[in-house]
Amino acid sequence: MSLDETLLSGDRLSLARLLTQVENGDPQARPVLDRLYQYTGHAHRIGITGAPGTGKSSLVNLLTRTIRSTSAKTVAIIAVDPSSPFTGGAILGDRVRMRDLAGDAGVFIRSMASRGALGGLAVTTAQLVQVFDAVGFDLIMIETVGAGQAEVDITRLAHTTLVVEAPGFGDDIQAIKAGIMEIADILILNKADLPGVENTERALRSNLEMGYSGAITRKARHQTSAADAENDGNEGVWTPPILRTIATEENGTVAVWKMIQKHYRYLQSSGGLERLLRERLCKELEDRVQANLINEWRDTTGTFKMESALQQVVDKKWSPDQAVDWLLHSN
Ligand SMILES: Nc1nc2c(ncn2[C@@H]2O[C@H](COP(=O)(O)OP(=O)(O)OP(=O)(O)O)[C@@H](O)[C@H]2O)c(=O)[nH]1
Ligand SMILES: [Mg+2]
Repeated sequence: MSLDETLLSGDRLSLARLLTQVENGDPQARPVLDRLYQYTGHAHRIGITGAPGTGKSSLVNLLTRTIRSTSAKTVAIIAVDPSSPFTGGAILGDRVRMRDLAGDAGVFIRSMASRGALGGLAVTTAQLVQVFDAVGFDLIMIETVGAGQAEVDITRLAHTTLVVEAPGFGDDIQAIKAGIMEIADILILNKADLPGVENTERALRSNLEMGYSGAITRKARHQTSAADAENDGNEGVWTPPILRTIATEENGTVAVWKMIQKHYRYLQSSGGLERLLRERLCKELEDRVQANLINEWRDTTGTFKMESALQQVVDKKWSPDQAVDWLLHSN
């Protein structure tokens, strides 16, 4: 059997090897990725993001258990930590939390440390997703910690984005502060067993109702034209629902799974899937061009030239812009 056939037949060892090559930016992975690309496009990609410690990994773990026990769908999980260069601890913790999924041949878990992302975290994550999609996983969950541009970039890879909130951060809702409510298709209020859950839900709801992250953004995101809006009737705008969960007890995960499927059906019927695909690929191409250009530039410029430009700027002989002009345009 060729490597491609082995991968497509679901061999876990060659899959793990390819994922490592992708993470390390190993050039050997490139032709394999090129050949596998034609098999992509079947997976439902689900992003899970939110402030640190809100229970994302616990939720992913038990949601996967729910999915595996109620459907035949296979699940790949990618845990990314863009905020910390020391992902070791988080990965270890995730291994413990996701331990009960081990041994299930329909589940594959991959934790990614940011150090492994030579071409940029978003590009590497996109490549990992591409591999899982090609080899036939039905669902791909992408967990990211924190609340910054990296998360927004990564959730762009997803069809359905879950933003996880939890009570106990005072009256402050972390995601609202950071603006990631805007990317939520489903809001999860986890740790519903803790005090303060009513307050947090009220705050989330009033934020949605203000339209700040609700109808207007949704509309822009999910409708391509006025014609679409007419065809969709009342379903033209997806309003993010708020679902309570207790991830440690698998409480509420059935409702979350149903809502994820509902959102996918909505995307299918509203034309959103097509549009998300184009948007995502456009962003992906730009990201890759950017990563390649900067690598080519580094290769050709050399440290000596960079050092001399830097010294000129340090000595205030050149402004940063003048240095960039020289770096890019002088031979
Ligand atoms: N009481 C309670 N604790 C929970 C719940 N869900 C998760 N936890 C606990 O919250 C802590 C953090 O959970 P994680 O699943 O690691 O959270 P996370 O969002 O993945 O964390 P990071 O990846 O580090 O950002 C753990 O100690 C969990 O056991 C819940 O529903 N209720
Ligand atoms: Mg986690």
